[in-house]
Amino acid sequence: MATTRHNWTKEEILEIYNKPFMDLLYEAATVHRQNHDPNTVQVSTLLSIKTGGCSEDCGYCPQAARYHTNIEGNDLMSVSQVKAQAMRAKEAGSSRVCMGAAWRNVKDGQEFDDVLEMVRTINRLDLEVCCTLGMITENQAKRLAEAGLYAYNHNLDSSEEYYKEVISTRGYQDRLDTIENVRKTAVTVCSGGIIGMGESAEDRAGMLVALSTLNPQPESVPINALVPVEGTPMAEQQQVSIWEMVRMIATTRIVMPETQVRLSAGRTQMSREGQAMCFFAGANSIFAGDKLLTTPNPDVNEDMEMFKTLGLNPQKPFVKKAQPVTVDAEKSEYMALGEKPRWTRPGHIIERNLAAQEKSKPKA
Ligand code: SAM
Ligand code: DTB
Ligand code: SF4
Repeated sequence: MATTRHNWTKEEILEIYNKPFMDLLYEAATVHRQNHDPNTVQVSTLLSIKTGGCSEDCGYCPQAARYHTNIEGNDLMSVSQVKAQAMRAKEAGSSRVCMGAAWRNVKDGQEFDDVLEMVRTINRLDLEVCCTLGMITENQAKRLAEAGLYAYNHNLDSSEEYYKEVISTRGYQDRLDTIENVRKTAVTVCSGGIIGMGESAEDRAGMLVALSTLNPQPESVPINALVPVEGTPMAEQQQVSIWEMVRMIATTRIVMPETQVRLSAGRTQMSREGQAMCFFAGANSIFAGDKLLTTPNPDVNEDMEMFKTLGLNPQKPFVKKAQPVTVDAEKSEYMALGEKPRWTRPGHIIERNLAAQEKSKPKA
């Protein structure tokens, strides 16, 4: 088995990405089989615990308040609501629940304390717990770890250069710093990105350089196809082709042989044959459930039928890493520090974002 490399260059990655399709598929499938059981796919369920009303200007995101999309916003869910949803996800065959919040960053206080209780509750259901809450400090990462968090999702989304064309309210380095904070704990890192935002193949390779040169590499890497949402700056983006998706997944598999590559957003637009090619090329994780955070996802029954057709089995929880221990709130060795971290706000002009903001302004 080849050793995992942490020194991939953009040129090398581009060369892989642009290989003749059959050569790329064969190489990726070979790496995949050397490192994973090709018939096992990890299944996660997303839960949007706090939806919409976000202060950021992420050009792809329907939850950014400034674009006035048609999504239904919600305050933070209660611990009991989350428990009920997690139990449903477990019954439906998921091994992981990923809780997403439309926050720029985590703030210490009652809401974060509630999230910690949600983490404890889900870990006690013997499910892997993942959170994606925006930027976090080292202390917040430690508190999540102590509550029993299994994974933290924080996407780089694109190359550092293209990130500037997508978001002006935060910087790439803040993303990397958050990942580093998670790495100071036993929580695994989930970080990937989106294709189909108008970026070039060089940008896709650039993102894979940023992810694969992390040491250790992220334990899971979600590859999302942009879901263009009415009202956002990317509403008119053309759907990414299945060929590009397979190329991206195959390249990710080759440069990060041990990671779980997640075929994430965009599956409603893909045929089963297309998804089968993604699994063959090295994807071994999906989001299940009829909703992602705010947009549709294939029905669970359809996915189970697809698994049956392809002879795929859902991965059991904690096969890659032991279940974390949950420490009760009363026994915690950490406390809220009430820090005010200086996450950056570059504030440069992104014409596409400003135009969408202007267009979506409610009429006076
Ligand atoms: N607010 C937190 C943050 O930004 O880190 C967590 C939630 S945010 C919605 C999580 C990720 O969802 C983003 O980093 C992005 O990769 C993905 N995402 C959001 N909108 C998307 C869309 N329209 N299509 C594909 N992926 C999307
Ligand atoms: C990830 O990479 N994709 C998920 C999860 N991590 C949080 C989110 C996809 C969101 C798609 C748009 C929506 O449903 O709002
Ligand atoms: Fe907010 Fe996250 Fe959406 Fe950006 S991606 S607008 S931070 S919810």
